[in-house]
Amino acid sequence: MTTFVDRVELHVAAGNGGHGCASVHREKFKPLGGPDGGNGGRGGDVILTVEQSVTTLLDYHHSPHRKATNGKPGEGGNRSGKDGQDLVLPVPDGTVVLDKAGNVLADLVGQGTSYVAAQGGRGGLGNAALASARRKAPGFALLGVPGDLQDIVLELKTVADVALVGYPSAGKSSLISVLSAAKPKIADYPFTTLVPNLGVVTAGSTVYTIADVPGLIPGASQGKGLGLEFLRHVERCSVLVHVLDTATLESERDPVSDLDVIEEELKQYGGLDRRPRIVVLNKIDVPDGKDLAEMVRPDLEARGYRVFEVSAVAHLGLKELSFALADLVAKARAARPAEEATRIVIRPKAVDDAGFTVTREEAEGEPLFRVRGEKPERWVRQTDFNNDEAVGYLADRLNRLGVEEELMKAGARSGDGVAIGPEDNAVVFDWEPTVMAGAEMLGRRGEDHRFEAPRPAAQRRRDREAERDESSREFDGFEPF
Ligand SMILES: Nc1nc2c(ncn2[C@@H]2O[C@H](COP(=O)(O)OP(=O)(O)OP(=O)(O)O)[C@@H](O)[C@H]2O)c(=O)[nH]1
Ligand SMILES: [Mg+2]
Repeated sequence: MTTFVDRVELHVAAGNGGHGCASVHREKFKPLGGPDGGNGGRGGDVILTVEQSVTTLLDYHHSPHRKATNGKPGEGGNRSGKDGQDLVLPVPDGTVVLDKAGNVLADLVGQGTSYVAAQGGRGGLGNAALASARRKAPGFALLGVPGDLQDIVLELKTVADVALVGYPSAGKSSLISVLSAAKPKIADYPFTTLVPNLGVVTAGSTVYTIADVPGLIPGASQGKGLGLEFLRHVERCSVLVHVLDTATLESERDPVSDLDVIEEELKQYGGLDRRPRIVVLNKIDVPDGKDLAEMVRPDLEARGYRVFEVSAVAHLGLKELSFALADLVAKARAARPAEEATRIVIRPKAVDDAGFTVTREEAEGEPLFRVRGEKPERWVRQTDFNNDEAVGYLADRLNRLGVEEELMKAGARSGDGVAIGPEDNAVVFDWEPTVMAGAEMLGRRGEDHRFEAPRPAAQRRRDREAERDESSREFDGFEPF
């Protein structure tokens, strides 16, 4: 028998963005060509997609590390690097994606439903894209951003309308085999069924699916037998069916106490209280079974259950059962809000684009100002710290976003430590403000105002505005904000 895997831990890595290229156009007799370094390509995403033909998570159990390809670096001659390829991982219908703490990230139901598990890093801009009126030939390019790394857990929950629960050998698999075309393994020893079986039933105009769960025994909630692990498969079902054995040879068992035991285990598992239930008394082809069924029926009905007497082997009472189930399923479907559209793509929550925070901390008695925010942290990752011009460009970007202003408001002074990023992965530097209180720009790095003719205030403002426009334009095409 093939191993069935319904829970795996998966480590996914999106592709890194390719680095931008810093290059200057060269041609014979034309020594002063412009910058022509192309942009790096985007790293590929890792995407989980529901594929009906896939029924287990076995593949991921065998190889739990998956990586999308990196974007290629940009090249001279304005050649952009190729984007990395997305890695599409097919998963079964009903796969739930969780983080390591157990929070549900996505619930994938319906052919084609997708979830972006790790996002590829952006490619870095080449120096051609970084050129502007005032920075005509940048001698640097932006680095590609590393792709997301995520550790996720995939859990498979069978998507069936009806779930059969009961003791081992009660006849759950036998019932599926006679109600549907499914051919599960059936045998007279306990725990024949090790993984849920799924069948499709047609009753009148209603088509529904029916699944069994490996047999439950007292103490299943403490891990006895196969445990309750498989109950996650019935969590989505609209109807629960208790399959009770009327012909068991075990002296201490009878249908009513069996029901109590299973109910207790379901309670321990939790979350199934409000699911409608019916009771099936199976094996009434056995004479003693029929007598016992008739004996316990009033007791069960008094508890509010609808009771069906059937025989999976002798095909008794099946039609009635099948139509009653169809009825309950149809009612549950009608009560449910309109089916969620399938083929949706779920992306991780949008990152908080514009925002950033500045907080004051103490580090070894010295003040340390921590900057957190999607943009500043990404910009730091894009910066080649061996290149002064690139570092200057970073300072400009931070300044334009208002980081310097906020630092100043938070009380930072020249020489104080500033950390950009989380505690375990921050870039720390000594702050040298490039602005003065009142946000008047003193000068940008790499530029020296002594070489410029003095400009009247109005002219300076116009220049500054022009530059701001330019800088927002310069990102638009490549980095959707
Ligand atoms: N006489 C009689 N035997 C039945 C009936 N239904 C099932 N059986 C027998 O009971 C035994 C167990 O049946 P299964 O369908 O494998 O039971 P199960 O509930 O799926 O058991 P597990 O998978 O072990 O939990 C088999 O030998 C079946 O032939 C029935 O209606 N009448
Ligand atoms: Mg079975």
